[in-house]
Amino acid sequence: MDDTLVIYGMEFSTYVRSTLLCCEEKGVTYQLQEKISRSDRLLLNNPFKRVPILRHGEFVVYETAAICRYIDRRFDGPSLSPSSVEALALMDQWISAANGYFDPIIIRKFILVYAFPSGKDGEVDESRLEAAVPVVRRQLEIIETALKTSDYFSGAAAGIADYLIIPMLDYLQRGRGGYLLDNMPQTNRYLERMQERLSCQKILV
Ligand SMILES: N[C@@H](CCC(=O)N[C@@H](CS)C(=O)NCC(=O)O)C(=O)O
Repeated sequence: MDDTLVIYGMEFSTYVRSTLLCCEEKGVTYQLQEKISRSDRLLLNNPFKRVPILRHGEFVVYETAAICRYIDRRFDGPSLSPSSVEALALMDQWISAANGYFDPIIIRKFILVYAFPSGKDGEVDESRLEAAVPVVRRQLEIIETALKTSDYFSGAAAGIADYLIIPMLDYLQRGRGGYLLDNMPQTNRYLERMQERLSCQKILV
């Protein structure tokens, strides 16, 4: 059986990056497949037509959090999840917040508006961007507050919730939203802490 771990999806996608970060942290060998052929699509059979999708031999799973948990549970290597039930519940809380709030607001309402402009002639819709600022700020305040009592979103060490959140904050910092991180000392320290990791240096480019 072909046991190679294959991640399908574009490297620039925050969600794809999350799965790659988990592979790197876990020390798992993987192959990134950016181009998805017609026959791959049929084989992978994701009715939501989103990436990432993971294939491990004949096993296929989609949805980023499910992929990250599979990688964590399937392979040896450092655990990407805390062990206590309470810490695990809190990590799951932040995974849910990342999917339910941070991604729709920070990525979809703000970053994608300028990264993939929808206006004619490729113009950025500045009014949409401006309208998103207060809601992005609100999400960042939530992040800043959470980081006052914990260094990570996954408990005492970095884990799956962090690998979901860091690609979003990293894009925000590098792009037009960088100024929104001014006066967010905890979030800036968190970015520094995470960006020091070899996995982040390799994947968040
Ligand atoms: N709920 C999905 C969301 C994945 C998602 O939105 N992926 C984006 C890339 S970041 C995508 O596939 N976009 C292509 C499309 O919407 O057609 C997950 O957690 O994996």
